[in-house]
Amino acid sequence: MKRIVTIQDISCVGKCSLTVALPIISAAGVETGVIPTAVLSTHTAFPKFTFCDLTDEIQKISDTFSELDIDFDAVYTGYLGSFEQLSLVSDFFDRFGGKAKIIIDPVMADNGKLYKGFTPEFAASMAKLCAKADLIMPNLTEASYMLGIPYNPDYDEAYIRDVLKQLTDLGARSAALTGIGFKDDEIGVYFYDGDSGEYYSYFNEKLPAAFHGTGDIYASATVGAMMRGFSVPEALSIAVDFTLLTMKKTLSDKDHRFYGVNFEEALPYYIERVYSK
Ligand code: PXL
Repeated sequence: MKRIVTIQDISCVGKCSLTVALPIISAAGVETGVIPTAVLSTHTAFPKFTFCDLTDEIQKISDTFSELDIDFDAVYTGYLGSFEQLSLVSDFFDRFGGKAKIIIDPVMADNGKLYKGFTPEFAASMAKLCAKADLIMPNLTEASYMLGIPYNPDYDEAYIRDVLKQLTDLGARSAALTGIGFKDDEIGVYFYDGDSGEYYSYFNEKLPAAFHGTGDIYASATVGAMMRGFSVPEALSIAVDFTLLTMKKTLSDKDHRFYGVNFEEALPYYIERVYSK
C-alpha cells in the first residue's frame, strides 16, 4: 500500500484542507499521513474563526519520522500560512523528496484576489518552493501571483500554454492549471509536462455555481489517483469528473451548507474510478 503525507491546516468545520484530503486520499486506498500546520475552528471564509499555529511542531515531527525511517511515496502540500512554514516544508522536501513525489497545491488566491492574510511577497516565496516540485497545481490567479504577471481571465490557449511553460521554468517538473475553460460551459485542467514538452487538457461541464474547498478536493483526488498508478493526465481528468460530481451532489441537496460541497456523497464514484485499474 502506498503511503503519502499531506501538510496543511485542519479547519475543524469547513470541508477544506485536511478534512477533505484525509478522507479522499484514504478512499483511494492510500495511507494518508498528515502534518497539521494549524488548527482553525473553521476556514477563513467564515465571519469569525480561531487559529492555533502548529509551526513549532513541524521540525520535531520531521526529525522523528527520519529517526524512525518512515518514508513516503508522495508529499502533498496545500494551504501554508507563513514564510517560516514555507522554509520548514522546503527542508521537509529535501529530506523526504528522494523517494517521494512532491506535489504542491499553492493555495493562496482565486478569482484574481489573494485570500485573507496572503501577500504578493508570500506568492514569490511560494514560487521558490514550487521549484522543488514534481507537480504543481495552481489556479490562474495563483499562477499569476507566483509569476508576478497580471491576472488575465480573458485568456486563449496560447496564453495558457505560455503560463504553463513559465511555471515549469520556475523549476517544477510539471504544472497543471486548474479551473481553465475556453467556452462558457466548460471547465477543467490544462497540463504541461516539462520533461516531455507535452501538453494535455481535459474539460467537463461548468456549473453556474462556485463552492469553497473544491480546489482542495481537486488536488486531493489527483494525488489519490496518481498513487493508485494512474498517469498524471489520467489522475487530473478523474479529479475533474469527481469535483464536478461533488458540486452536482451539493446543488441537488436543498439543505446544502454554504461553506463546502457534499463530496462525501460522490466518494463511491471516485472509489469506483480509482479502483478500475
Ligand atoms: O480551501 C483552501 C483553504 C484551506 N485552509 C484554510 C482556508 C482556505 C481558504 O480560504 O481558509 C484555513
